[in-house]
Amino acid sequence: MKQRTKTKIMISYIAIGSNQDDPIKQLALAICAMDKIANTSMLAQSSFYYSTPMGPQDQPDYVNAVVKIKTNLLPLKLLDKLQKIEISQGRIRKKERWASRNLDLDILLCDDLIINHPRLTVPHYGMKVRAFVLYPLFEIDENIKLPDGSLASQLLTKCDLSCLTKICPIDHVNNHTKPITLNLSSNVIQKK
Ligand code: A4P
Ligand code: MG
Repeated sequence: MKQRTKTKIMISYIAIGSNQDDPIKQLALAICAMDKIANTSMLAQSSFYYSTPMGPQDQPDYVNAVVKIKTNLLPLKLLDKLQKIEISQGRIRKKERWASRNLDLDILLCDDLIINHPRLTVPHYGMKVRAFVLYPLFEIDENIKLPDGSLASQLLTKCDLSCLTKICPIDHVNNHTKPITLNLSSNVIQKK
């Protein structure tokens, strides 16, 4: 297991999800809050996407996005900060697995570290099969690789992208959306 004990600048990708209490606003607030974490700066932000729920279907669609940050924090300290943001935005943890939530912040990657800690698994355990994580990640960094060498672009070819709808960034107010169109002619997804 690769673990880091000394602080150093690290690049991390965070997945954001919400399907309660005005999800678009929840994502926007969370991004502002992450930008204010000490010793941390925002490097990139994906578009926002509507996605059909994974898990129980009797819940609203999610809004998902991914951000890329640079931080001096150790991964567990970063997790503490993200959980504080979840709590400050009113996150209530329910007993049911994958229940609806107003904010979920998941650490996807921390440089090329592999972390198996009781509080933190990195890469995130579900990221290799979730379109609502992989596509926004790919949007930020087309060539992003996981520590095991797998490319997000290749993992995406095995995902069902029909569950995702891009929310046009400048049209949030009018709730305009557009379906994702991908060029699947090659084995690797091309960004349009
Ligand atoms: N934890 C371990 N590793 C991590 C990590 N890499 N990032 C621990 C963040 N936390 C991590 O998390 C439970 C514990 O996981 C934390 O205390 C932390 O120490 P949680 O946020 O309380 O619980 P959760 O999110 O309900 O559980 P889980 O199993 O992580 O759920 P997921 O995988 O986050 O899935 N459908 C759509 N369309 N979009 C979504 O965003 N999200 C979920 C939740 C279900 N369905 C969805 C979506
Ligand atoms: Mg989570």
